[in-house]
Amino acid sequence: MSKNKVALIFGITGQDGSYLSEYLLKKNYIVHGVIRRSSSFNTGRIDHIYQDPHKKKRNLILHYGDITDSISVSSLIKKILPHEIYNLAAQSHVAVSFEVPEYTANADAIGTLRILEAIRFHKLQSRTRFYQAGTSEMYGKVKETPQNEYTSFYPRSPYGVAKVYAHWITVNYREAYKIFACNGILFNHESPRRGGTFVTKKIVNGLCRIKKGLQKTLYLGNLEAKRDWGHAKDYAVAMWKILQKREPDDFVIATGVQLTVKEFVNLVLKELKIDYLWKGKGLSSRCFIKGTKNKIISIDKNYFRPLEVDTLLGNSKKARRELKWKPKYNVKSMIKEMVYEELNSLKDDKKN
Ligand code: NAP
Ligand code: F7E
Repeated sequence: MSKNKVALIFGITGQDGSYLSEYLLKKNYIVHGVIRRSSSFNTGRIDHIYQDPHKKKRNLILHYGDITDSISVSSLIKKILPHEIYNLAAQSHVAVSFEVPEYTANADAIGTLRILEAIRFHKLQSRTRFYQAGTSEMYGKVKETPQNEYTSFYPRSPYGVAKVYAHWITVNYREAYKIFACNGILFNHESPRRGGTFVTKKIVNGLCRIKKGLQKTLYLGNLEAKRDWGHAKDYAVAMWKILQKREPDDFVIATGVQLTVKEFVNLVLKELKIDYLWKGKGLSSRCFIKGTKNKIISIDKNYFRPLEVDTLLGNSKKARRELKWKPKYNVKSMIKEMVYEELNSLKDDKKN
């Protein structure tokens, strides 16, 4: 029997899944990942660690499955008998959750229940630890600042509401069935691998393209929202640490530093050495290249949500104390990396 620990990641093809699988492979885990059938390849973020299925010995094994399909969830868990399950699978876009609320609830809320039920049904309580990808969006219309593990939830989107269910069902199965089930309450985390429709990646991509003369204007929504932005690589480490505790528990993971979307834009502009000038406020805000009429940022009200989460700021003292977790990146070093990688990928695009 192999001595390696076995992990199963739902959502391995996403931003966090890719960093977590790299981290676990370095720790000699056998990593199983669930991928969805898609009409085009969706494994871009994990292609660099992909292993040929014809190889006899592999430590990364991919399976088709879907978090909305109880049978696939249950049979994968029974077949793999993982020591650790990370549930990162979700319809993770807040604005999109207003467009597909029922699917979001099915995947993000009931998907979590499906995994917990499979652990219980197959009597894996003594073997399998479970991590749930919770979110600062559960705090929504915040009850206090900064937010910690005791702050009440007040979600402001179908996404946030679904994640609150997932949070409490994780606590419920921990208490009712003694499953080692934990919630990480992670604040926004970004990276060069962030999906292109999230604001940080959209800003970096748009402004790099403008710098290279490939695009004229970037359209954004609410510039006043405040977020606590960390790096996904640091947050993947926290996920693993949460499952290594002696007792299951819930942890806030955050940097403790808050910026508005506009301040994030300004840092990217500085990193790109673009001299800029803002004019107007709210919907008529616009940004020019200083001394010119080149409007590089404009507001499109279609990017506003039916409800906004105005401000999020995390207090991760508990994780820093009990998990000895500390981020290596700050927002400036993260932006530097995102800009560098974006400019490189634009170079590659030009070659093709
Ligand atoms: P992401 O890049 O959107 O990745 C989501 C992953 O879930 C992808 O692998 C996606 O597969 C998969 N997925 C979606 N629906 C699925 C389904 N029905 N069945 C199976 N897999 C499905 O998200 P992320 O940024 O890595 O975030 C990971 C988790 O943390 C999510 O649960 C998210 O809600 C949560 N979270 C994220 C943040 C953040 O700031 N990034 C903060 C707090 C919590 P495809 O590649 O096929 O689409
Ligand atoms: O928006 C504003 C927008 O979509 C951030 C997910 O990973 O983090 C993420 O959710 C802010 C919001 O992330 C645009 O209104 C302005 O206030 O990048 P975002 P999010 O909604 O905070 C949490 C923690 C998660 O759990 C989620 O899974 O930026 N904003 N202009 C814009 N947002 C987008 N997407 N696009 C814009 O053009």
